[in-house]
Amino acid sequence: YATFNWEDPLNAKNLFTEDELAIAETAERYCQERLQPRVLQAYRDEHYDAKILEEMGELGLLGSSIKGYGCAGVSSVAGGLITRAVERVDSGYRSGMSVQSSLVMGGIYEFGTEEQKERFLPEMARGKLIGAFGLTEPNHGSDPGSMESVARPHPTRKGYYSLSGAKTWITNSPIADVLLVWAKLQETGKIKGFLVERKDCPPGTLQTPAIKDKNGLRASITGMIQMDEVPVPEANMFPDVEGLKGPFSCLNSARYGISLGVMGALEDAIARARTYALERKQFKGNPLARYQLIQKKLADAVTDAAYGTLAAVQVGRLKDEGKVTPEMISMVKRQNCDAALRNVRVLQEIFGGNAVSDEYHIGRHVANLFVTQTYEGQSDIHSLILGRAITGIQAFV
Ligand code: TGC
Ligand code: FAD
Repeated sequence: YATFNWEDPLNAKNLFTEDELAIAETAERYCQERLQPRVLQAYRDEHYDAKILEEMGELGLLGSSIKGYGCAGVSSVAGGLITRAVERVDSGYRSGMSVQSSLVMGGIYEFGTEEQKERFLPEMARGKLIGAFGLTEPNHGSDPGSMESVARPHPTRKGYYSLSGAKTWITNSPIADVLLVWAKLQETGKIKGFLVERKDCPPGTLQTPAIKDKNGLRASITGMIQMDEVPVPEANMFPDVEGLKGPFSCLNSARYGISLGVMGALEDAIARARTYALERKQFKGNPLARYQLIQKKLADAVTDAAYGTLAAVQVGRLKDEGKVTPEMISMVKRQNCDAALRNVRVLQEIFGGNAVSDEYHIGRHVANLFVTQTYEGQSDIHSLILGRAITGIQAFV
């Protein structure tokens, strides 16, 4: 028999190509050497260092599955191994990267004109231009189809639209140079995507205030997008896609990335809980790891991490073969986010009172994983997406 490896119990590594293993190693090394040492202070200060995106860009980690335009063009699984490496440090760092890579660069790559791709993608791949994705509104989160943001022909500028409305809970918005905003055309009521460039907005038309004092995802920056007749040239609109298909297609890639990303956070929690359980002694000098209840917590978490990883790898392979369905992505996004949150909450118990100290990192993962279960479709929304596919009956309304 081979030897059991608690860090990769079902030998998922066996399913990765040489290239994927090399990319994962590069990403893991960067994350452990450059991100891990700064996360604690960043989380305490609620500070996101925009230089991180430039560092990731230098390593080819941004928009990694895009072919051409200065991007690496790797497999979906390799992209997922990058998100896993980043989220092993912190979900907020992965969030900043996912928005840049999957939601904005992915959207431009899939729906942008050739001119838009050439103008934005290479600079975004280098982390020199920062992106934000504006779908959620103050009154419409799970139901973005009811959005109120509107694009009407600009009253004075020919060839321009005028965008008005508000988006909220938008990752990267306070620091973004290009904001992919989804709004309804006044004439048709159809949702369209617009690339709003901050540098071209007249004073007072675009505000992106930060949302402060979050109790999760504090190492990422989140804000609003407030638009008051922002002039946007027609050339910055995605020409051919309309309706929710546009934003949801971007979300398919980002949700996939989260499904492997959260496995990184769970694996970090497992490694920390295991070390703590081996070192901490209670009752006659026994390590906590000696007790059956502790072992069951570790066994449950390790099993869920292993199953979740294999399922995500399978979905990634199907994605690259053109055989994926959005429901498969909903399944792994929901299952892996729920499993990561559930297990990390249980592993937190192993640390006793020390869990309350941020230096043990476990509380940070718990707070972050609540957010991952909520954004990009809250888990119950994904249950309804699956329920609709199983029964043929939609139960949203
Ligand atoms: P529904 O009738 O289901 O669909 C409307 C149109 O959209 C198409 N569609 C999809 N296309 C591609 N991929 C998908 N996954 C798709 N899902 C739906 C669908 O085919 C249809 O097209 P057409 O041509 O017939 O018009 O629409 P609905 O209004 O009933 O939607 C219901 C529901 C619940 C499924 C949907 O609204 C939903 O998923 N809600 C969750 C909202 C959400 O995920 N928001 C995410 C905001 S972005 C974010 O959170 C980023 S966090 C980033 C970070 O920091 O990491
Ligand atoms: P609501 O839609 O009000 O839902 C509240 C609760 O009700 C949820 O549990 C939900 O599952 C449940 N619920 C809603 N409808 C139903 C129903 N029909 N049946 C049963 N239960 C239901 N959005 C972006 O567009 N871009 C971003 O970059 C972005 N980044 C984010 C970063 C952070 C830190 C956070 C917290 C959020 C971010 N979001 C972003 C927003 C996120 O996508 C939304 O918070 C999420 O979609 C849920 O919407 P909501 O908060 O309005 O909750």
